Amino acid sequence: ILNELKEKVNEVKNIQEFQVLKSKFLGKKGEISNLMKQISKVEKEKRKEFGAFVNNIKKEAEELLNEAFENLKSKIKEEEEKKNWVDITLPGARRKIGYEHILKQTIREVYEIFSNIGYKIVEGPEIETTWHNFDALNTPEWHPARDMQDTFYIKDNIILRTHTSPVQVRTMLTHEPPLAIISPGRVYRKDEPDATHSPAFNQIEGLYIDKNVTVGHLKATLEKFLTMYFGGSRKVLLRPSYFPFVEPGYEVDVDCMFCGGKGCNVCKGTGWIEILGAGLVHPNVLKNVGYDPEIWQGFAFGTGVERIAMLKHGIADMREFYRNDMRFLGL
Ligand code: FA5
Repeated sequence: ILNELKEKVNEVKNIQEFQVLKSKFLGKKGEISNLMKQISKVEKEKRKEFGAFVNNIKKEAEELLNEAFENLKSKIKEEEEKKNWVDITLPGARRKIGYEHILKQTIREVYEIFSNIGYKIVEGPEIETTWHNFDALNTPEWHPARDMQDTFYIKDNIILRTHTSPVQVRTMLTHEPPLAIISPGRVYRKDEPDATHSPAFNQIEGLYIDKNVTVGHLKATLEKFLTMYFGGSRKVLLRPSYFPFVEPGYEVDVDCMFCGGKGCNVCKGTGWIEILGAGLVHPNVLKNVGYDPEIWQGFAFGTGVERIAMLKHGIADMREFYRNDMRFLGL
């Protein structure tokens, strides 16, 4: 019996097998219990000797099984530890960190530049009335920008704003002059998406109202802004242009800062890149919001956030901003 037990005890792999083995030898109907039952049947003279013999076997079997159980327990523990072993010298898994999207970053940078010279940030609704978006801005009924082909109409007089200029109107209606504001936000136009157009894009509007404001103030402000945004020392070129809400109105170019300036492709060989619309606030706009144009003047400008971000970061296609490319969003 003991030889058999010694052999089997070494083959036990887990607790279940151990229990089966234990009951085979020490259980109520096990082999050693059977032997114990034989004791009473043995002749009286030999009973004591046989009893002691059987008890020895039982004791030895118990010891063997106890020892096997201890071994089994430490083997299981060792395997558990091996399974859960961690190499603390390995480099940790790096957590991905999100990054401010370039468009948000651009808006923040522009705002930081202007907040340093006292401008406040103001936002307005993306769903606008035609009065705030066009009429108050001196845009006549016949103006092509009002056309259904250019503007998303929600109802008769309700549209998705086509520019950030209605924020000027809303601010002037609720605030007394003087004022200096910057208004970033999304605007909408029925433009086919291509490398330089999107039907939903972002603009930043600037408005400055004070006494004795001239084109000189506008030019100096834009030069300062573009120098701080693009770096270096930037020059601006004001080209006369027409926007109904300014007089005089300008398209503003910045001097080409790419591939050696003049002759560069980005600047179409002219040495200048168009970057802004601007002008002195039209007296009719001032009247529409209850400001006296004899006392107050001002300048306004508007630029495309995507366009200036593309120039600064060398992004060739505007659609890249909206494709959720992880390189735009992660570090
Ligand atoms: C305006 O929207 C005027 N409100 C700007 C202005 C403000 C002029 C104050 C005078 C005084 P314009 O339509 O040119 O102007 O648009 C301004 C800028 O928005 C453009 O220079 C361009 O950078 C950007 N832009 C225009 N259309 C799109 C488009 N579909 N996708 C992306 N950017 C566009």
